[in-house]
Amino acid sequence: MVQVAYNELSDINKAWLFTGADAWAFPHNDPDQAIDFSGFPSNSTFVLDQYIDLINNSTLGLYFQITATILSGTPSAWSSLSSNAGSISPAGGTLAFLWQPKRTCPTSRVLETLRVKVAAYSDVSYSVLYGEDSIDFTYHFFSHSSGGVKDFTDFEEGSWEGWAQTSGFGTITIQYAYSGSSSVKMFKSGVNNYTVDSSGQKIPNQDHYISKTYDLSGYAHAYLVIHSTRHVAGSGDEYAKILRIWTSTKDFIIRVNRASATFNPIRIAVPLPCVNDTVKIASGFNSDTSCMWIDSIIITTFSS
Ligand SMILES: [Ca+2]
Repeated sequence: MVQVAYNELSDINKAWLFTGADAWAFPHNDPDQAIDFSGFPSNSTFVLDQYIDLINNSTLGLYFQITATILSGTPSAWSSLSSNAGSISPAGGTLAFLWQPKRTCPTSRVLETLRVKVAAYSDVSYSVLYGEDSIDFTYHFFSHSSGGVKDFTDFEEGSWEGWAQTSGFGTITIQYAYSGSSSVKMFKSGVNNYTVDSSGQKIPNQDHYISKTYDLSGYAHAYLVIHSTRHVAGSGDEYAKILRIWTSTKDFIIRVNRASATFNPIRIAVPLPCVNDTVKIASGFNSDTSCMWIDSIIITTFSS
């Protein structure tokens, strides 16, 4: 896929799912999802947030329904796979629907694939089908504690530890740390680093970022794990809600949930292509009270 900024894509470009000639859906997240379960109790259940934008350009009111089947994996470990999104008005109605499948914490690394179907019905009882389409999501569950350590950066040396940054972006600060006492404040003075795209989602720009080049060729799987935090509340802090991680072939746009307490750490993981490439990380921000801090970055690898 040609690398184009998310906010430069039209609705049709983003629409991976067509439920009719004039009704479609696109998922905000990449179909390759990674979940690092290191440190989680075995009785944990993960809620895997997946925003799906639904657009109705037809002349009918449509009712959307999300369902999923397990193509590979352990069906009994999954729940909350079906969800009714409700009605969307005709002639341009939209909805950013939050689909939240659940999965119990695995005990070992596993890749599981779900076929996610988005169906549109023209009646409130979801019986008259207007159209449907599906997409396969692959969930990579792994523990960074059992993988090889390609990189561990915790910014505790007071240096960038090999990470580059665009001019003026990011400051190593002694605050909001989960490991040690230092973190990187993802901020540049006087800059608003976000764009509102056509779906209303706020997307970090690709102008300001930290980056590092890795040779991951030869590994079967590699994952980037970030421990970050952000403010609980604050005017405009939703700009700091989106973390963007990209390589030359991938562009992950991740909504970071609001921390349950200010500066509680939040873990984010993405699968990385196993090639020699540069990883870039940015978040949205608009002032020094509305930004993210990155406390540690791990790249873990698996040979099979
Ligand atoms: Ca740290």
